[in-house]
Amino acid sequence: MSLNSTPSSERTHIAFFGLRNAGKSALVNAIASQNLSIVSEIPGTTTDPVQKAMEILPLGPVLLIDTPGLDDDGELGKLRVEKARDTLSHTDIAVIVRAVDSTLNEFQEKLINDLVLELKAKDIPYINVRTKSDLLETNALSDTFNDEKNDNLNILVSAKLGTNITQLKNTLATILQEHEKQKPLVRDLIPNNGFVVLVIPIDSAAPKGRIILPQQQVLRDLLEAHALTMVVDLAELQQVFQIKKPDLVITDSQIFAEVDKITPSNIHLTSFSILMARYKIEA
Ligand SMILES: Nc1nc2c(ncn2[C@@H]2O[C@H](COP(=O)(O)OP(=O)(O)O)[C@@H](O)[C@H]2O)c(=O)[nH]1
Ligand SMILES: [Mg+2]
Repeated sequence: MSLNSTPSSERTHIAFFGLRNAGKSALVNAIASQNLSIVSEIPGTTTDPVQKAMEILPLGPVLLIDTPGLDDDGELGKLRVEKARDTLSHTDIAVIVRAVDSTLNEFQEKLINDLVLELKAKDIPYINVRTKSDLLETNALSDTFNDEKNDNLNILVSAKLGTNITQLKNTLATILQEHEKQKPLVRDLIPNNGFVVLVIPIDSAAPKGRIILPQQQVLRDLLEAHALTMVVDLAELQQVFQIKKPDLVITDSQIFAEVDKITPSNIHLTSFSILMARYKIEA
């Protein structure tokens, strides 16, 4: 597939958030190495999220999304802020941009904190970028970093000089990979404290003395999700339905047809291999 034919939905969406004049557009331009956004000294110039599809190593096909300032005011401003928020619905990783020379007032601090809370609630990974590092005296660098109360990753860059831009790209790739690893195998498919039945055939094909890795992984994910899990062989499945209605039944491909026959049609049924495939495809 050529770069240009990669649909937008299959690209990694990297959204840049921050206050007006933080240096978002300049940073996006520095990453893209081309002028795709308006870099301006006039607050609130960027009226809509500007998007640019491109290939960035080591990330592959990405969509860079330059959002308007979170602190945009006025009627038009409010609309712009809403658009910035809408961007979150399709953001894979967020970059929170702050200039090294900026001091935030209470209102601005709150805007950033609210954004961080929203990112956490939506399980979107993010990185804090301090830009305009060229404005700092060299010996002030460490002070700025020690100052951060934030527990998340921080990185110091200059869009103007291109300092640390490559490091930022690499860090974005690392964070994304780490986040993908933590993706749920099954827990997003069940309600809180959901009831799940695993039907595991212990026949001649089953390894002696243990259960296979996909089954272990699914069990592990269910335990972490605090699900109520019952593990049975095919012969006991009928009894389970008389005790309690499961939210999900998971079984092996080999006995899928038999399990399907016993399982009432209003109960969701899937297989370990389907869960594994879903996990890998989405990764
Ligand atoms: N010294 C310096 N100035 C920068 C840097 N990045 C942006 N600026 C300036 O900061 C102002 C706001 O930049 P802009 O990218 O438009 O900010 P945005 O509102 O967050 O998109 C402009 O005057 C830029 O020239 C940087 O790395 N170093
Ligand atoms: Mg801008």
